[in-house]
This record gives sequence, structure tokens and C-alpha cells, in this order.
Amino acid sequence: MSVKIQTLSGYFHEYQKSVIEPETFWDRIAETFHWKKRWNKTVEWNFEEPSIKWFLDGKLNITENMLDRYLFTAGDRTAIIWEPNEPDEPSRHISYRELYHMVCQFSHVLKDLGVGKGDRVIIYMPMVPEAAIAMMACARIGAVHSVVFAGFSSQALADRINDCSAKLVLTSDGNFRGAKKIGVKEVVDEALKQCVSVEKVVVYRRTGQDIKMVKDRDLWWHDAIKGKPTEIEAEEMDSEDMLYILYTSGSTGKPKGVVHTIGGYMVYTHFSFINVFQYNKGDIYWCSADIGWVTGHSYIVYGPLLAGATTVMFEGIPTYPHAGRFWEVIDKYKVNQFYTAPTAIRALEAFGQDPLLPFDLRSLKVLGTVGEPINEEAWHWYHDHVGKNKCPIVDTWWQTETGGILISPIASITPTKPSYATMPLPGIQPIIVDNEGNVLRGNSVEGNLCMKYPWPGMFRTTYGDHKRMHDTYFSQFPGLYFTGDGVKRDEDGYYRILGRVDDVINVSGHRMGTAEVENAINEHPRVVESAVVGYPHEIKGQGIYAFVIADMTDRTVANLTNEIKITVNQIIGPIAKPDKVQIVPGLPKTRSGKIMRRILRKIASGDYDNFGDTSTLLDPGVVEKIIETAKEG
Ligand code: 7RM
Repeated sequence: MSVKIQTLSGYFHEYQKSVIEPETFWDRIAETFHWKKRWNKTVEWNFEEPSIKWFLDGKLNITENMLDRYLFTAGDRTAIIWEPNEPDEPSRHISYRELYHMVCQFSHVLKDLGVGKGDRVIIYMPMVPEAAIAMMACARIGAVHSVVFAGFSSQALADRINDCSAKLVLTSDGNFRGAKKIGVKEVVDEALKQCVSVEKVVVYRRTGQDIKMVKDRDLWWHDAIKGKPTEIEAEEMDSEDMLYILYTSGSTGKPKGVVHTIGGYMVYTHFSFINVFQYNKGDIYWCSADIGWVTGHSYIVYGPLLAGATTVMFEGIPTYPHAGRFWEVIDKYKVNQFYTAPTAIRALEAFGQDPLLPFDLRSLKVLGTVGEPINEEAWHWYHDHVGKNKCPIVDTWWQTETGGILISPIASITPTKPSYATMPLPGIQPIIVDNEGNVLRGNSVEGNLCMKYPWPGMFRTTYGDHKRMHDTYFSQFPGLYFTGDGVKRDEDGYYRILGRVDDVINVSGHRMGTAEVENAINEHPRVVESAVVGYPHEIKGQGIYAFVIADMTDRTVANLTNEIKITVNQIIGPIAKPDKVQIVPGLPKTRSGKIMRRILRKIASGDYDNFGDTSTLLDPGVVEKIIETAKEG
């Protein structure tokens, strides 16, 4: 048994141990896994380069700890329950034994297609069990997966394929999402026009729609697995070998490939999963995220399957065919732990309580939230109407880079407080610094959230560009990992995440770099310059507001703003489409040419006065003009 916290004093006790003797603390947890060879050293690190290594020289295969481990003791236990988009379509229950065989079989497919240890495989698939199977098959043979959210455009997909020189793409014909049927393979075809590294494409049939199969390049999933053996030796991997790359947005440039390695990620996702959710054997756990995001990686696939859990995978959306769909699924499978995002909670809250009435939701024990700060109103609605006042809410703060949850209540153990992520998990050492890097000690302080000690699940590099990792996260406050979030530690020592302090905006829990959206807008031939900011949005948390200088010849404002939205949609995908585009005569720039985003953020949020010090503005008149058109709507 791993370390599982049972009481509040137990939490404080483990926390103390983890800070005083981190190596002993993590050794004890790591020892509960199956290693082909034990590690020689627990951790070796410095946050200057940075260089982070855990469980050095340990040899293992993560899938042996997810599949083989449960084969004989719990082979018949359900590993994955898959709920399709359409409630009438049959669901799928996949046992640990079946999952093991499916993963082994697909591992053979990968090998036979020439994929080997260290090769990169892109997974651009809808929410079907085969996507998780593909991830594990990669891990089984030592290949590195990079899942790309199936809502991203062909350009975004091509950028990711090229950044990691992937050899293989796994995809599907199409994707069912609500009332829509979306082409997926056609996006891959378009992307691959720009990618030379890809040799083969394997296509999982989901919608049955017509697609084009390219000769000698494309093959069907069901043909590929035919006759393949259902056993395969798990490749012996080093703790610090790459497990996966996941692209995420930052404040500058193109998305970065966040790299996670095997040993530490395994230990941390398992540890955080069983503790935060207080998962017990036999529980049914459901995380409604998409596997294209880190939450899907750590808390649909890796964490739960490492724990021998039953994990629900949902293909659909919260509002199809009706706004009670989530509650219907919870009752259908008697879900015990449910994990979703504030944006989904707010969207469902808008439908009132009627959609909840037909469902009893009595199976629920724990409710989780992740992705963005949860407002108090949404917290209470979730707590009162979904949890019926008897389920603790775990407000879990973490990031793609952290690999797993760092600050969160432990369900039923940590007293909760609406909108607070509460306290760090054992092994996590947060520190708050002001903008000059001074450490803010004690309680009732507010500043930049950093970490001063590594934890096993943290990322190791940004793919192909280690300097970028240093510059982005380890240079602003030397010796610390800077998260990019602002935080308050209140009078009780509880942490409340205040949101990003950099140019990253959080739209429905999805991270977007404002620079990334600006670059896409600037691709429109009429656009001269643009500035993008976030503004408060009732459902999405933040909406995207674009201020654009453009050549208006033969265009109406309506035409042009619409074209700009379409451009972003094509270049990045629907999640990046600006909610508002305002054509402006100029941008508020300082004499040194820097855009004063602070002013634009105020205007975007509908606040038109008190801009503070604007003395450095080159042309203060431009602000008045922007406000004038903003008011016109
Ligand atoms: C897991 C995930 C990370 C950013 C992070 C925060 C925000 C995430 C919470 C939160 C307040 C939370 N990974 N964030 N969880 N803010 N409370 N419980 O979301 O890489 O996509 O985003 O999301 O700003 O830095 S992510």
C-alpha cells in the first residue's frame, strides 16, 4: 500500500516528514510499485539549469504497473467504462484483462510499423478507449506519445507534429460531439501536407463517414490489429526516459512541448489520485476532461489505472442531448468521485435545477474541480445541488507542467473553504514572492506562486529547447519554479489561486497565450496589428477580446471582424476564436513601443475610467477613441 492519508493529523504528519526528509518520504511510496531494477538515488536536482531527476537508474515499465499488476488479482475488474455521445448507443466495459490484451496487441501494431523506443507518436483522436490504449501501447514499447486535442486545427496539429518530428499519427475518421459529426481524418490529411516526418497513419473507425485513405500511408485500426498477438514483453525503460510530450500555451511564441518522464510521473499521479479523491477499491471514478489535456492524461488514464480504479470515459458534452447528461451518467454508473471544470459547472448552473430533478446522485462521495479559479457561486451550486451538501469539493490546483495536483484539499479530511485550493499535498513546498523576488513569509500575504523544491511529477524540459524551460519558469525568480499564477495565503494559511499574472488567459479552463492568438489574427491580410486580452466571461471564466488595427478598404466592420474570427478558428481551432473583435485606429503604446495591456484589459471588461498612470503613453488620445467604439458595442 502506498501512503494514503486518513486523518487531518495524518496529513500534517506526512507533510512534515515530506519536508524534513523528502527522500525517505518518496522512497517509501516508490517502493510500492513494480520496478525491474530499483533506483540508486531518489532525487538529484538544481533549479538553476534547471536539472531534475527522480529515482535515478531505476528501470521499469509504467504499463506493468497499470495492467500486468492487476491481471491476476483483478483481471475481471472493469478498468474503463466508456459512455458514448449518444445515450442510446451501447456503452463499453473493458476489464483489466481485456485492456491488457488490447494494449499488447496495439503495441505489436506500433512495432510492426517501425515505431521503436524514443520515437514520437501523435494521438489525434476522439474520446474513445482506443485513445487511452494508444497511449499505453506507446508506453509499453518505450515510444513517446503526444496527444493533440482533436479540436485543434490542421495548422496547430502540423506545428506539433513538426516540433517533435513524429513518425506516426493515430487518428479517427470522425468524432461525435453533441449533435455534430466532425471530420477528424481530413484535418490530419491537411496537416500532413506540411509534415515530412510522418510515415504512417492509423485510423480508428468511429463515425463511419467517408474518408480518403492514402495508399501506402494510411491503414485502418481494425485491419492493423487483426491476427496480432495479445501479449508483449514490456520494454525496460529508465526512470528518466520520456513518457510523453504535451503541448501547452505560454505567454510568448508557439506552444511548448512539456516533457514528462516515466518514474516520477508514475509515482506522483498515483499518489495524488488516491489521496485527493480518497479513491477506494471498487469505487467508480469519473473525470470529464478530454484526454487531449493534462487532466485527461493524469486523472483519466495514468493515475486511475495505476490505482486499479474503474475510470469512466465520456465521449459527449454536458448539454447533449439535454442539460442533465452529466447527472444521468453519474446515476447510470453510480459514480463515486466526479471531477470536472468550473466552466462546465457554470454552464449547467445556467439551466437551473430542473435538469437535476430526475436524478438522485446518491452515489457521489467526492466532487472535484480543476482548470481555473472557481467562483463562490459556482462552488455553492456544485456543493448544494450536485453534492446535496454531503460531498466535499476538492478544488485542485495544478498545471500541465506540474504533472499532477499540487495544492488541494484531501477529500473528507481537509476542511474546505469556497474558492480555496486550501493546502499543498505532502512533498509540495510552495513559496510566495513579490515582484522583486522577496519571499513573503507568514499568513495573510499575496504574490507570485512559486515552488522551492521539486516533486516527482514535475516536467523535466520543454521538448527540443531546454533553454526555453529555464527562461520561462526558472529565470524570473532564480532558484524557484515560477508557476505564472498569483496566489493569496490567508490568515489560516489556506491558498487561494488568483489566476495568471502573465499573458496567458484561461478560457473555459483551456490555456491560451495572448501572443498565440495575436499571431493568428495577424495572418489575416487586412490586419496591421493586434492586441489580445482576457475579460471576465460568465460561463467561460475568461473570454478573448481582440483589439485590431486593420485596413478597412471595401470592408464593413462586421465583415472584417467575422473574417478575423474565422482566421483564428482555422489557424488554432474553435477554442481560440475571439469572443469580441474591435477594430481600433491605434493601440495604447508607451514611448518605448510596449502595448499597455493593463488599459486594454480595463476597456475589455467594460471599465472606462481610472486608467492610473498613463503618462508614458505616446498618444493618450487613442484611449478615448478606443473607448468610444467599445461603447458603441
Ligand atoms: C490542470 C490544468 C494551468 C493553469 C494554472 C491556473 C489554472 C488550474 C486551477 C487553476 C485556480 C484551480 N493545467 N488552474 N487549476 N486556477 N484554481 N483549481 O488546468 O496547464 O491547462 O492550466 O490553470 O492558472 O496555471 S493547465
